[in-house]
Amino acid sequence: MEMCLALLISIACTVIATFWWLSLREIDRFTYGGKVFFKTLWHLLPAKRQPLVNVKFTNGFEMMTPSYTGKPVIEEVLNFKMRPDDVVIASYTKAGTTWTQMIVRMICNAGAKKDVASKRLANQFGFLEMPEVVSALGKGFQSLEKWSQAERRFMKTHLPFKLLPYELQHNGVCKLICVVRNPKDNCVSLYHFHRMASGLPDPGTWDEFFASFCKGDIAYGSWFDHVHQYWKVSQERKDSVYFVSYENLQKDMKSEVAKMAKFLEKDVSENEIDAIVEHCSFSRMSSNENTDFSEFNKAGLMDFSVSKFMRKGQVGDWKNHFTINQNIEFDELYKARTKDWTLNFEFEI
Ligand code: PPS
Repeated sequence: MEMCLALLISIACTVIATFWWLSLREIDRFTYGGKVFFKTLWHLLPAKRQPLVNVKFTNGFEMMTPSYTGKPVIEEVLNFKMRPDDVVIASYTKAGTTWTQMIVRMICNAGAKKDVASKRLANQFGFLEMPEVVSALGKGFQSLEKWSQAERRFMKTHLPFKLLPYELQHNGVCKLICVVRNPKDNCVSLYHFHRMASGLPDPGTWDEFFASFCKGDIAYGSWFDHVHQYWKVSQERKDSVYFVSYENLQKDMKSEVAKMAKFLEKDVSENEIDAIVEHCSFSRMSSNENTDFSEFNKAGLMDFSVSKFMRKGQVGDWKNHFTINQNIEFDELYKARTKDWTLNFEFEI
């Protein structure tokens, strides 16, 4: 009798669990699966690196996707509902996203600038293509959906333009800031990031990573395609898309902050701009635990003993990595791939 009861209860539980699982959206299944994997197997795995997956999305766009995001997540992103006062920062990885995030939050938070610097930056932005598997990562897609209507949403994304929410692709529904960095420094920074970030595949040697970067066989695809798509859109939609470069920020952060404030339609005084420039300097941001990503290091998602997130923060570090031949090879590739561009990059300042 007791055996029968136990059997009935377990069958009922299995049926309920199955219905619950089937009732979930694919993104939530992906997130729960990720949570279980992260809390159990992940820590036991000797090698935690996951390979990239080449995914074809329903709009026909293909991309090498890192293991922390995936098709179910990005399909939801495509249909994500934007709000007119949203601010989106889009970049190829390692272009200066975090730096721009801090500047933008300070511009938009006039009067409480210290407040921004004393709260975790990752919690002040939603990472569009990041499902909420690990809380150390900060706010992800699901938080963005639940974000209070009364509060302005700030988001970051590394997705190529063709994978942004359709509403954002098809109309300039909200402010979009694109951050770009010269590809040589971008490649070097990305190489070191791959060495220490467990969500990305092992980069191999510098020579191997350089070859993958040139071919675009890396997470989020080719730098050339990524930057060019955003550049084209920025030329067509000057009032809603703003382009900022890492090199210009390095050369003259003060006037770049003033230009960004104008784009964001915020009145920022001279004194406030000075305070922003000070709070957003490399030395301040790399010693602020709210911006230095140390929580990712503590959670085992990054390994700062290999390389820090706030690594060098310089223009021209590529010269310490590129061989003479790699530089010649890259210059030829750059010339061929950018021959129709009206956008120029600075490789040293
Ligand atoms: S991510 O993971 O893609 O969001 O990384 P991202 O923030 O785009 O890029 C990280 C690189 O930006 C440098 N960085 C800065 N440089 C100068 N000043 C400030 N304030 C600053 N903040 C971040 C950071 O050091 C990484 O570059 P490298 O060359 O690796 O040092």
